[in-house]
Amino acid sequence: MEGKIIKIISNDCTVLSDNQRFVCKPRGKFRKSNICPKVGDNVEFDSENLYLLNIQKRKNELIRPPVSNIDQAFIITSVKKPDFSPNLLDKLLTIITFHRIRPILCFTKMDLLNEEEKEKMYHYFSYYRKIGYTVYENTDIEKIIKEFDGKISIFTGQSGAGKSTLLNRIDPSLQLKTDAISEALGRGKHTTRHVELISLFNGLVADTPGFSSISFEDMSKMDIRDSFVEFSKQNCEFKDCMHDREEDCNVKKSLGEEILLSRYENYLKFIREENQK
Ligand SMILES: Nc1nc2c(ncn2[C@@H]2O[C@H](COP(=O)(O)OP(=O)(O)OP(=O)(O)O)[C@@H](O)[C@H]2O)c(=O)[nH]1
Ligand SMILES: [Mg+2]
Ligand SMILES: [Zn+2]
Repeated sequence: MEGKIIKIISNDCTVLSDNQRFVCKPRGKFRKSNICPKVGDNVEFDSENLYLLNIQKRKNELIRPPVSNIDQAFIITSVKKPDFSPNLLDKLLTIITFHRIRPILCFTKMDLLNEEEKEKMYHYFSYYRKIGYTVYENTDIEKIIKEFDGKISIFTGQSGAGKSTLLNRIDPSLQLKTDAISEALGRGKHTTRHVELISLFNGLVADTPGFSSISFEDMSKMDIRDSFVEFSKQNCEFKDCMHDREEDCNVKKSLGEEILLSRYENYLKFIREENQK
């Protein structure tokens, strides 16, 4: 039979097939060939002996969170507790864009900001919209629900950002575990421990465990550059320009006006990190 893996807990892969769930084990061949089943995998399985037989070719996959065949990723970003990190947001945008997954920005905890702090955030919102991204707040429930239709989505982002809280708000019957963030660290406590695809509003949506840091894995400096979508619009004269130490670079000329300074600074940090590999 064929189905889709919607949950993995240690060695138990829950496969959804025709609205039925089968808890299957991967066979030895997967361990030998170093292929790890992931949530999102389309599989063939033996429904009597409850074994996975084969994993179909993946459209895309992420290492963290470990998921495959994703259409879009909601980057859940808190503006306070934990504080807004343009660096983490740009890093996630870069990685997700590179994997050909549509990013959707979703900001949380705007209620914790004063008016002045909110204005600063609105400035960021309008910039990210200007360069082509969809931007929501976690109070835009109806708009978020509409995005689920016919798609496979993941909620990703820092631990404590409010991924599970938002999913519970969308469907209170989910009763996903959420937790107060640790006051001392201003960080989440990694409340969600596994990835699970949930059927919601005619789509599949995965809650995933948060993280405190994430890496570029197998991306090159050029890959990082090309995922900064607004750079290409500046018509830099030189096709292979890294917009770094080159002179006469149109990207550098557009800083602070067409290009947000924090975006460019994060870009430089990212390619410098690659240099140190
Ligand atoms: N004030 C405020 N608190 C929020 C909001 N969204 C979430 N929280 C709180 O933030 C804390 C962390 O929320 P979770 O939903 O557990 O965060 P998570 O992203 O699922 O965290 P992990 O599972 O560890 O990755 C909880 O105490 C929530 O009540 C919000 O919009 N405003
Ligand atoms: Mg969670
Ligand atoms: Zn350039």
